[in-house]
Amino acid sequence: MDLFDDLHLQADAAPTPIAPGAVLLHGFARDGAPALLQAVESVLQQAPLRHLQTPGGYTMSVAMSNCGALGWVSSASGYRYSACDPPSNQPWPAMPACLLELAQRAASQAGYPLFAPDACLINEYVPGAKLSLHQDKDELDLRAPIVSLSLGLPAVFLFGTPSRKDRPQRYRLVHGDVVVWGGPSRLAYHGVNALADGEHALLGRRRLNLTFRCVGLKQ
Ligand code: MD3
Ligand code: FE
Repeated sequence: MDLFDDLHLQADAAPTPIAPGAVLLHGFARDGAPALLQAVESVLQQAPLRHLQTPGGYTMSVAMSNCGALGWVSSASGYRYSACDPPSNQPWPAMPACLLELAQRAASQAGYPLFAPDACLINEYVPGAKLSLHQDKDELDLRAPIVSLSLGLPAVFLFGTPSRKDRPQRYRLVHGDVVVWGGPSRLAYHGVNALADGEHALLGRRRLNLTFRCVGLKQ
């Protein structure tokens, strides 16, 4: 954590356009974070975080869970969206209203007033955890944006283009930041650098990232 997090300067900044269709809403969720965190914790009690296997045979350093009608899962045999949490074979917990409303308010502010996500992937990073460059393209309706909410320790987010060859730009995402990724940005390569060590007043030694998605119920 640095001095500026405590001074609340970033939250007062005007939205930063990251790329066509992508906008960073500084501190959009900061005041509501304690209630949002409580809702996330209740989801995680029902569907605990776990380290998934990748089809390439690795174990992900980021721990994951989901809420909503569909959740993202990965195993040695591939990745997909699923209506059930594989270990329990139970439906994912419902998306808490406060989380859905936050995602809809952010999407609306970014020019997507009809955002109706049916999936929310919850990522937990501890120091050292990272997410390699990838695209999210398994959702059926690519016209819908993805909304991301960052809580806890700051992260360096890498944002490229739809071509893997282009060198990504770096953005610092801090507690309470919300980003809406739509339009031409929707298929951009992106990732997260290894989380630096630190201690966050509300979350401790970790970062949570929630991504709200319109997957389409047909999967
Ligand atoms: C840009 N999560 O879960 S959030 C993911 O911080 C993921 O945990 C990262 O990438 C995290 O798939 C980044 C920001 C984000 C999410 C999805 C995007 C940016 C995106 C999809 C398309 C373009
Ligand atoms: Fe992603």
